[in-house]
Parts: sequence; structure tokens; C-alpha cells
Amino acid sequence: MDTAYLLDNLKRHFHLDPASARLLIVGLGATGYSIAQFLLTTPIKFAVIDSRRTPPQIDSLREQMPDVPVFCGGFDQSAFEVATHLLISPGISLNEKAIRKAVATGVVVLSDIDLFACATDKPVIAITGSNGKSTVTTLMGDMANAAGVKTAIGGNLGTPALDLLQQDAELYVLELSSFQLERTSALNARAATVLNLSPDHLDRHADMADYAQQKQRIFRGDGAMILNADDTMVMAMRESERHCLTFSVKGDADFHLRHGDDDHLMQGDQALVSASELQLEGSHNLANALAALALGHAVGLDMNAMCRALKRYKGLPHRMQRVADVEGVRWVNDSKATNIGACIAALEGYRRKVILIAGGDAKGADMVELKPIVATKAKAVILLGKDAHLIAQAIADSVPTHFADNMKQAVRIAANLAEAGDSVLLSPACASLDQYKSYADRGNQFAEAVMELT
Ligand code: UMA
Ligand code: ADP
Repeated sequence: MDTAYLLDNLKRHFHLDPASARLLIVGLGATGYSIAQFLLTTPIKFAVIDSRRTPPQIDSLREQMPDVPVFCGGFDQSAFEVATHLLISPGISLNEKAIRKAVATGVVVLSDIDLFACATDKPVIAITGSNGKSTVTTLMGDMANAAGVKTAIGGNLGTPALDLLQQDAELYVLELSSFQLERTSALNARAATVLNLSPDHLDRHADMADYAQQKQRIFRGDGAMILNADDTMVMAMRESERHCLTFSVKGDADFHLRHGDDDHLMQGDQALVSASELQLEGSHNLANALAALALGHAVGLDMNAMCRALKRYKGLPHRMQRVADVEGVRWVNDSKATNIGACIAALEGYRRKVILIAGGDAKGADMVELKPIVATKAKAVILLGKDAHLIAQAIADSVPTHFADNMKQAVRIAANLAEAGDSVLLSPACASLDQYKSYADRGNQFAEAVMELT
């Protein structure tokens, strides 16, 4: 890494003078630890604080960096009082009292993504949206590598952005959450997209307008804006003086679909690839494919190579993943549907009515939005988790509803209801953490319960 380049950028963006700055890393999870490792290679002084008694990375930190001051078990105001800059992990709300107090006294907030942006001059493709981020990020990575550009992918996807710098890539593809964007101001992506917007994380954001505003921060700078022409909230972000490319599965756009017996993905009037050649299911995935093609085009990737990678791309587990066909019933795991938008997209993809397993932590969303699609696409709904009764109230009378205590029971109820030719879809519209370790754990428990039927 070019330290002089980094320090110059940090001075310009954040008035950060390495001689006098005292950084406080707030949070010692994956992000906080990646920041500590990164700062250790610079002359900048820092300390770490975490509200948990034993944060996930505490042992590694104490072993690798014994001289770094660490405060655990609460946000001690005195640690904040000596800080000039706060590097706040995405899992921590900016509304924390200690943070608000520090900000009120002029302490500067920045993120790991800011450090990343200040450290590299390589092009970045940045991807956000309520749904499809991980799919587009991984697909984009495959496409860019297929086009012969050494590419590293990460961010909200899993590998913290700063860890990617070790890969010395020619192009970085970052998946970014609203929490990461909320505290990021120095990123100037070569191409960026907000894939779509539907209610999510409203337990942390004040309202939908605030959530959208944080997502919009991905467009800071002067790179290409890739916009979903089918989403009015996203289109409202368009800046007329910027290079913009649009994508649509419904109408006209720079990257669109030509409908026919076999839909074609198009760039203008040029057919790129037919939908039947793809291994991805559902029209939402055609939108994702068009978005990735537009992003890649904006940074100059070879179109043929991108289309080859698209045809090979199999999708990610726990997203509309076929688990098994048992006695003529198809079981589909869409456990990653952690919000209403993803569940709606899943149901929209079905021609016949399905048996839906849903529920978990609704994260403050108004579940009434599910009612119309459930009424037309579900023949029964099985609900579990913290907000099961809230969802039942929201979809009242639209469809027969059952309650289950756990996934095994939900699968058994579904098996009793299902007839040959039916599909049973786990697409919870909720986060999993009230009952499971993660959405993957929830999906795995679903798959295991289905396997027990065979
Ligand atoms: N926490 C505390 N006290 C602290 C610090 C954290 O209680 O002092 C809690 C948080 O409330 C949260 C958990 O610890 O429940 C993890 O928070 P974190 O900020 O330490 O998270 P990291 O381990 O750094 O992981 C984060 C992203 N996690 C979140 O935004 C919650 C990961 O996205 C991301 O992969 C990682 O950085 C690398 O960039 C995960 C995620 O769930 C997959 N993201 C949400 C989503 O996709 O919906 C936004
Ligand atoms: P994210 O990283 O934004 O959570 P994923 O690619 O992991 O997105 O997909 C999460 C969920 O959203 C899955 O249930 C998937 O089927 C659904 N999904 C994927 N792309 C879209 C899209 N463009 N619109 C709506 N739902 C989508």
C-alpha cells in the first residue's frame, strides 16, 4: 500500500493529521478487526471499543496487537472524549448516545469503506439495493474475471473491504448495505447501482425516505449511475449531468428484455443472451443479470466474456434454491428472503399457487404489503417466529394460515397440505435471528427437515 497516498486522501477528506489524530474503532467484529489490522500498517494511532463483554475478535486482537488499547463491555464516554475520529462498524446505530455526544462536539465519523476508498486508486464497482446485492456482486465478480480483469469482491457480502486490498486486484466489486453507506462519504465508485428499494431495516432507519437517502449515498462522486427503470424511487435518484445507464425487465431501457417465446437480454437493439440459456430462476434474476451487464459495460468490460460468465453462473445457496422433489412436491429454499421485497419477488415467479413458509423478525416492516401477493399466489401460509402473529393479522382472511413452533413442524404441516404438482416455498420476508444463527442456518434446517420426509 502507498501510505503517502492514503494519508494525503485522509487529510483531504477527513482533516486527519496522523501526528495528532486519535482514532476510535467502534465495534470489534469482522469490520472492526479489519480496520485495526489495516491501521496497524500506518502511523495512525487508534484504540478499540465494543459494547460486548467478549466481542468476536477480542482474542485475535489481544494476541496480534497487544499494545492497542481495548475497551469492552460498554461504550465508556471517556474513550470517546479523547477521539478525534470514529470508525463505526455497520452493526452499531449512529443513534448510540456516546456516538451522538461525540459527533455533537465535532468528532468526525468515517467507515472502513472510506479508508478503503482513500487507500486505493483502482476502479470500484459499488452495489446496493434492498435485494439482489449478493447475487449481482458475485455475478459481477465472475464476469469481470472472465473478461480478464483481476477482480476482488466483498464488503457486506462477507469479506470486509479492507481485507480485499491484500488481493492487489485491478478492480474491486463492493456490496454495500445502507448501514455501511450511512457512514461513508469518500467513496467515488467508477460505476454504482441501487438495484431496487423495498422496506428493510426500518428498525434502524427512521423511515423509508431515510433508508432511501442512505442508499443514494452510493452515487457520491462522478462515476456512472446504473438505475433500475422499473423502480420509481431509484429513478428519482438520477442526476441529469451524470453518465446514467438504465435496466428494466418491464419496458424500454439501455439494458432490457425483448419478450417472446424465449425472452432475450438486450443492450439497445442488440441481443446479448436468451433467458433460457441462464441457470438462474425468476424474473428478478433477469433484472440482476441486466444490472450486472450494465455495470460491467460502464467500466469497459468485454460484453462477450460477461455473457459467457452469465450463462455459467448458478446463483447462490438459500436464494430460490431447489432442495428436493418429494412425491411430486417441489421444495424451494429462499431463506435469504429477509424482507418483504424478496418474498414478493419469489412469489411473483410462480404461475401456480404455492404453500408459503414465512415469519421471523419483521424488523419493523408493515407486513400488510404482503397481503395482495399472498392472496393471489399462496394456497396456504405457515408462519413461525417472533412476528408470526403480526403477519397473520396483516394477511388476515386472504388465505388459510397455520402456525408452527419450529421449522421441522412447519415442514410437516406443509407436507400434509401439499399435493403432487405443488411447490412449498420457504421465503420468510423476515430476518432469522429470533430463532436461528443466520439465514443460512434457517435454510439448512429447512433442507434437513425436507430430507427427513424422503
Ligand atoms: N455489536 C454490538 N456491539 C458492538 C459492535 C457490534 O452489539 O460494539 C453487534 C451489532 O449490533 C451486530 C453484531 O454485533 O448485531 C455485528 O455487528 P458488526 O458491526 O460488528 O458486524 P461485522 O462483524 O463487522 O459484519 C459487518 C456486517 N454486519 C452488519 O452489518 C450487521 C456484515 O454483513 C458484513 O459481511 C461485514 O461487516 C463485512 O463487511 C452481514 C449482515 O447481516 C452479512 N448485513 C446486513 C444485511 O445484509 O442485511 C446489513
Ligand atoms: P441481498 O444481498 O441484497 O440480500 P441476495 O442476492 O442475497 O440479495 O438475495 C436475497 C433475497 O432476495 C433472495 O430471497 C433472492 O431470491 C431475492 N432477490 C434477489 N434478487 C432480487 C431482486 N432483484 N428483486 C427482488 N428480490 C430479489
